[in-house]
Amino acid sequence: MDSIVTTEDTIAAIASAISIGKGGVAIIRVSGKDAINSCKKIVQTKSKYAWKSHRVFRGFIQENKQNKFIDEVLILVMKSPNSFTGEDVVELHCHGGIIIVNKVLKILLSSNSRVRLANPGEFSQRAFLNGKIDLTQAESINQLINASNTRSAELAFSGVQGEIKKKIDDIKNDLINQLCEIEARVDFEEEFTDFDYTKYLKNIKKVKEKIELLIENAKRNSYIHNGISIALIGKTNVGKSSLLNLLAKKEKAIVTNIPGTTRDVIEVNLTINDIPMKIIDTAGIRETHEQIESIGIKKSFGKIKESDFIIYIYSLEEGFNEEDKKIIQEIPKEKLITILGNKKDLIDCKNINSNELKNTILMSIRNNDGERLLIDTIIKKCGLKQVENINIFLNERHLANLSACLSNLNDTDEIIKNKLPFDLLSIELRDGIQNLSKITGQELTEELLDNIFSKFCIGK
Ligand SMILES: Nc1nc2c(ncn2[C@@H]2O[C@H](COP(=O)(O)OP(=O)(O)OP(=O)(O)O)[C@@H](O)[C@H]2O)c(=O)[nH]1
Ligand SMILES: [Mg+2]
Repeated sequence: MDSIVTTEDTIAAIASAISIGKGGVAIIRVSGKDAINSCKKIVQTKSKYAWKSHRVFRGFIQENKQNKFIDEVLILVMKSPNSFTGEDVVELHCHGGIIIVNKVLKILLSSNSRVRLANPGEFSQRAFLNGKIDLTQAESINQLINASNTRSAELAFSGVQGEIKKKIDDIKNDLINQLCEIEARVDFEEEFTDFDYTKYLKNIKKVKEKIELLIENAKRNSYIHNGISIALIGKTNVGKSSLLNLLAKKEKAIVTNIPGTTRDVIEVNLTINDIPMKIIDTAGIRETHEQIESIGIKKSFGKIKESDFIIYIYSLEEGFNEEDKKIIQEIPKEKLITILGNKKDLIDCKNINSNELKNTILMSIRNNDGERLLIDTIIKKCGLKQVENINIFLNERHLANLSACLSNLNDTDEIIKNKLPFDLLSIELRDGIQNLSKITGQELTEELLDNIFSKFCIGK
């Protein structure tokens, strides 16, 4: 720890989850140079561990010396620099009702003019400013708190442990090594001719591959965090609702042999390969004058637009005909996971036209024949196989800086190709390194920092 930034204000906030309103324990966190003194004013204790660092002791909260106690609390003191923020920190572990915890916070704030309510993310911001964590760790803490599923939490925690910084620093070190080689020659101009351009380009290519891999993986980050939506589209009576039920392992949608059974959109959430999925059953598409069905069909077309991916289903008994061709034209190619020929049990597969089989999976949904193949196709087409290898979560800010660095490196290629002045190489590389430094927070303006931390919750 080099130095602790001493901010004037001492800040306080409820650090535990308060939205539910009830819990066994609620924690008020206080940080700053008046943290200990301000809490001493409202806590009565006889404990021999009182106010010692990294000790938990028991106390009672009192509005002022004349009043009766309002809560019995456990108190944890963490003296600077050995705390989350790097400042003196006190945690008051109160009973977990929203009324009582708010009351204790109010008493703390009103009896100490130098303590104020923390802004969103202000504890983390102080931890960052005091060098306790880098910016990617701070962002990962926020990501962890907001994680919507276990995989997303796992990735966020790896960021909390510094995995993003590790990867960025590794790339940065590669570039610093290249820069050293170049700067040595800029200083001793006569050695220009010695510079091994081929070796340089080879090394930079490797760095670019590392960055490209991170960017490519990051595209799939959003799947892990937000999940994937897959719409089941097709004409009536082809087996869309039957497929929904098969994947959900439950009778979620009504299945009958009457065309036009499904009128409204039915959505089911499930996980495949640890990725949250929303499977969307839609009304079968056909010409109809029936009002309710028409609305349903309109919604089906809406789902083609809204969903990340689509499975197009047709009946092998009927064959893939002109109507299917017309509907499938509405589906963007990159969204189509597969065409699924259903009711395989009703036909002799040998008679199927080989053109019809292109990009098609044959299934009998009723007999549960072909589900594994379908799931493997979903995993492959949605790029979920690669998701298994992802171990960090990169946000938009990280990606923008990585792309900027990549473009600096592409520019160095151009400089060499066009035999531009040698020192331009060093300028571009420096820029590239600076863009990487922005990710971990070494090159950030105060305004940008405020913007990042304001997205955090209060108490973090
Ligand atoms: N033989 C056979 N029948 C099937 C198969 N899959 C579904 N069916 C039957 O086909 C009929 C229609 O199935 P649904 O799942 O309701 O079809 P849908 O595409 O949802 O139909 P709409 O809601 O009307 O658009 C039902 O009688 C199902 O039992 C299959 O693999 N083989
Ligand atoms: Mg249906």
